[in-house]
Amino acid sequence: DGTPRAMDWTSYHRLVDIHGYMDQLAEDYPDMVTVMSIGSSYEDRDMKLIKVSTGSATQKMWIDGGIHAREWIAPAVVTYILRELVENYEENRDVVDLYDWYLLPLHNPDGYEYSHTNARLWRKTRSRWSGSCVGVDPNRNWDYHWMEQGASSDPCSEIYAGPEPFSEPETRSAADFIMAENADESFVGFFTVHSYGQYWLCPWGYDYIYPDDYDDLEDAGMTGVNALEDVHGTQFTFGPSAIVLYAAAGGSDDWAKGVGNIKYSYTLELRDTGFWGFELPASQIVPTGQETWEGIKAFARYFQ
Ligand code: ING
Ligand code: ZN
Repeated sequence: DGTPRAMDWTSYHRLVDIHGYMDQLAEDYPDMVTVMSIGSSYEDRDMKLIKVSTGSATQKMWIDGGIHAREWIAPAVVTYILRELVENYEENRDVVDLYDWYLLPLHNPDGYEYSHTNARLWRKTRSRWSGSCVGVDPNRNWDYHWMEQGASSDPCSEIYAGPEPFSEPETRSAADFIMAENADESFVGFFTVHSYGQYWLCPWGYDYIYPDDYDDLEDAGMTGVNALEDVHGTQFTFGPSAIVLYAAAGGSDDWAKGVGNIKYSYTLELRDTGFWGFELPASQIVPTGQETWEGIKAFARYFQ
């Protein structure tokens, strides 16, 4: 599993470090932090989720990272945000107190570990549904307009949607958890963090259409984009993923809006625009974390 190392934001960390950091926060801040496993991956790793709550909020925010294994900046930034929420609470208190925060830094733990040990550019899960190839694209596996466009039924494809919707324990566990937690429609925002490209994306991904409440999603989202850009000048493009990027059905943000009933559902594509691509140098974790956190904070305050 790699020799465990203390968490920092100057290098990329293995699962054991990230999960260890989450457990450490739960121990050090028991009044504010709860860690739970929301399920197990195909290879039986925990899907560790951390809830940050100071007790006064009635609304919730969701942030996940690492659904695609090779996008290492995503879990790094989600843990950066976690540190801001918990260890830097005094400075961020106005915004932390507004919500109960649900963070899943490693959505695809098997793929993430495999990208460290065997294949740096691995994207999918590590499930075996065919004799020929391993893994399903977990961002084509959600049960909303599944397989309609931009997804493949070929198990060897990088965008293999799986044998059926929610074939992957990683996507099913997250969906079940969100459904249960959002029964009272308390989730205001859903963010799934990817790289790369510098996009703040909203539904729909399954077709070249705008949601009927697009103006609301754009208003709130552009508040985030503008705050993000103000930090280091990093330019982001806002819009529906099919229209500004490419059509792809079975993504989690479409499901979160279309089925999960979370109005403000977004996919963030972090740095860069292709020079480093998935292999973003670790020296960019801190600036990427800073700008993403400012964007999410501005979004979070938009509703007050
Ligand atoms: N990009 C996303 C992908 O899953 C995306 C883009 C998001 C498409 C949401 C459709 C819906 O292909 C990366 N980098 O994975
Ligand atoms: Zn991705």
